[in-house]
Amino acid sequence: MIRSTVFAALGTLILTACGGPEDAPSVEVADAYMVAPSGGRDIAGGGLTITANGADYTLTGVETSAAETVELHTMAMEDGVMRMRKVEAFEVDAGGTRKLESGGDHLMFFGVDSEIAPGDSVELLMDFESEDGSTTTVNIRADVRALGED
Ligand SMILES: [Cu+2]
Repeated sequence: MIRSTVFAALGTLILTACGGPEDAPSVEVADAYMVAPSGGRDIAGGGLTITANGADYTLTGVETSAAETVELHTMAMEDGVMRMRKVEAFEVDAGGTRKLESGGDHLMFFGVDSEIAPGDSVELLMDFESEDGSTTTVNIRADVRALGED
């Protein structure tokens, strides 16, 4: 007998919402975007919305072929100034939603492909760990937006 959690782990590269038993835990990602780098820079911010169903999920990493590395950043007050700080993970409680966006918790892309321009979309591979320790990767496309559209 296959436990539902095992099923979720086998859902790698497929949005688990697409075919699992209704009560199987799943994690969904929507509204993903990257803000196109401006002025010849190769650093970009980005955001998306994560929804955890039936279990707590932790975002542990993001990869894309459009940039060399992707970091998870949060904004924190340091010496009276808001600064970005790298974190190792973002947790999403079961039944909850977590929004990553400019000005708050966000994604930061480094070494962005110089060909990337507004109107493009880039593929993100998002690694999640469920509260039972199983891992799943969600594959989503992020729209590339011009600065100011985010
Ligand atoms: Cu940042």
